[in-house]
Amino acid sequence: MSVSYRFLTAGESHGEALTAIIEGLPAGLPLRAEEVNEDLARRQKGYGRGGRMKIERDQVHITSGVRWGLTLGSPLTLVIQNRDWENWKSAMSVAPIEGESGPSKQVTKPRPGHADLVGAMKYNHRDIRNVLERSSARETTARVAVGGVAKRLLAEFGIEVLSHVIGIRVRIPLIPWEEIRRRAELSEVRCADPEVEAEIIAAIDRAKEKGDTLGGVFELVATGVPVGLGSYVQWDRKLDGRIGQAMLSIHAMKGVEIGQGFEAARRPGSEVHDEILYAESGGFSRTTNNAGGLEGGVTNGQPVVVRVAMKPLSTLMSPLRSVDVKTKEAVEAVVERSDVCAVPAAGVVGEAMLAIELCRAFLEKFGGDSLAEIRRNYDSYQEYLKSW
Ligand code: EPS
Repeated sequence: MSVSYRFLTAGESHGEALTAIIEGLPAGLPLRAEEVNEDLARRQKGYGRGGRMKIERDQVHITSGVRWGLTLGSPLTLVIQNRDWENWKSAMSVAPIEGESGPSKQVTKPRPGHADLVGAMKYNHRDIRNVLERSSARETTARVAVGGVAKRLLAEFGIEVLSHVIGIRVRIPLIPWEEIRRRAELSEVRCADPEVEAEIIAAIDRAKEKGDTLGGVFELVATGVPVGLGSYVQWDRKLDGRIGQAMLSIHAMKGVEIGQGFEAARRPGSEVHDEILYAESGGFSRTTNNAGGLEGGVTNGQPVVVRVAMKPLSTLMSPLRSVDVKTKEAVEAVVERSDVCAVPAAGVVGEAMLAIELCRAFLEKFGGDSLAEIRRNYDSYQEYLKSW
């Protein structure tokens, strides 16, 4: 059986640690924990985050799959300790603890919009803590670590992924991606446009004052992606579909657009499709990228551009109406410590998921057991493309 690149995560929000296992990485990839830690730190930032991020200093501990700075081709295990676990040792104890799960400690008032009620009904949990611990967006920490590894592999072949927050305004940027990345990294809300940035910060302040929460839209861009990742021949091999699934698997994401996205539905074909040009020196080219780098579910060599809509967080400090699952009384939803807005952090998670999906597609096309073998495959493909 051929095993492709895959990963699993495990861990509760206030449990001892988050863990991820990655399988299918080639041997010989240089990898240092510090590189992954940079992304973990970026995920923790952003105007509008809550108290938890003041407690955590997310750092990955690689416990298998790497020796002397190079991957072995064996499964990688990534462990990120939850510092907050110290405060939850008995509430989250693996062994039974007398009295800890008593009725007064149980969460019974589900938050509308969260997995609380459906999760409790599905798994027959009368204490909603048993649901929210795993459905919490804390899990995205593990994904960012996995994405950090995927980014390392992609970087070997000149593929880079960036994210920036665009609020609710969708604009086709007129500045180079590199400049957008630079500005987003300097912004507290990861927004490259100072005008929109100020609007977002003001909106977060207003929401916080009212005990409310805010969503928003972030954009992801992958540059350096070669022609030919993904396929048009079968539904589950179309890369745009796979990217959509990857994005919607992130907590609180409700919409995905690729390239022009929903705007393409409002325009005639003459304003949507990217015309094909050819020059003896540079080969095929396009003057626009409305397709967002994907045609027929296959990358076309242009930057892959994805926009993702995040709904407002479900934990409101001024809680919404709900029903106590035990007493069936009308109540206010539980108030767990939370963020006002986590869109900037979600952008970093989006980068991770895009990197993971591109890495999978890359390994499907050029895969080998070692980095050297993949490089041979990649180089010969690049050579072949010159004949076009
Ligand atoms: C998060 C950690 C969580 C939440 C947040 C994301 O920590 P805690 O529950 O201890 O405050 O702050 O999760 C949610 C908002 C949610 O609704 O799940 C993190 O590490 O990103």
